[in-house]
Amino acid sequence: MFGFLKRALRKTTENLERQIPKKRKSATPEEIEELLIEADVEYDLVEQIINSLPSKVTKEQLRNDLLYLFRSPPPKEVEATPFVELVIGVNGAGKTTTIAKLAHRYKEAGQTVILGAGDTFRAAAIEQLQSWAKRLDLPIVATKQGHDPGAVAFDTIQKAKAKGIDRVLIDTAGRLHTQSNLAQELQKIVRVCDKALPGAPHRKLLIIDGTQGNSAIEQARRFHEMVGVDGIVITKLDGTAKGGALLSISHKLQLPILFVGTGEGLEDLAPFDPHEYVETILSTLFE
Ligand SMILES: Nc1nc2c(ncn2[C@@H]2O[C@H](COP(=O)(O)OP(=O)(O)O)[C@@H](O)[C@H]2O)c(=O)[nH]1
Ligand SMILES: [Mg+2]
Repeated sequence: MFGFLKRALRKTTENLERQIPKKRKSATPEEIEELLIEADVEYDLVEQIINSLPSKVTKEQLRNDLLYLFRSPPPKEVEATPFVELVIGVNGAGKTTTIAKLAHRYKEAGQTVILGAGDTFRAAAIEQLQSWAKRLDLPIVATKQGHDPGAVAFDTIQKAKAKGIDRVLIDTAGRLHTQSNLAQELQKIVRVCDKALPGAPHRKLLIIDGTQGNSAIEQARRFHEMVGVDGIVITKLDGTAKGGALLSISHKLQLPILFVGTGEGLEDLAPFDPHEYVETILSTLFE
């Protein structure tokens, strides 16, 4: 899969290469500051990186510094059948699309999958997931708009248990009438999952729209406070020059980025590799 992330970061690197016309063997802290700001790394993190640099910086040195920022506590490893994943994030972030991409991925790996249409706030959200289920030929549990998403989660897990299905992916609403409604609803879904299968959900994935750059950090923090996030998926990396924000998002939240979305198709999801990411950003400045 090498090269996938590089292609996904094309808008970011093209923008950087326009700003930095000439590649070099070493760079000054000022040049690095410019690179990082231009890529949309959050300013106080840029300062922090710059402050520890000598007057001449090599690629190796900066590579180590940047990779260090991606270190976060390792995600808890859980083995469970069914393995239940709850997908959360604001409206339009790409939750439903990412569920379809993940389901496709799991299916390709030979696993069985069931979907739960837990975004019952909007009728269109239910239909969207149903249409993916149809296209992927997957079972789905869906109710009418306005019904209890906790019940959807419960039924999906029960069905997975009864049929010996490997993986459960549960969609959720990104917005309700108020923020506290949303927090309560998500917390309730988490409790209900645990009731249906102790220990579930095994992974709570936060979907972040990559075109928002750093402004997504605060929003992500709120979701993390609501239910505790285990890993992040950054979508729409293909549509943004703000690819540097991944560095600050991962570092600020101390959460691993697990996947990146790089388009609207089923295949447009790749595991995130910090090494390839850092290498791609650095190659715009260094020889
Ligand atoms: N270019 C691009 N578009 C995406 C990506 N992920 C999702 N989208 C689009 O973003 C829009 C919102 O996605 P959706 O899954 O409905 O978001 P949700 O409201 O969080 O469920 C849709 O038009 C998707 O096709 C991605 O990685 N790249
Ligand atoms: Mg949706």
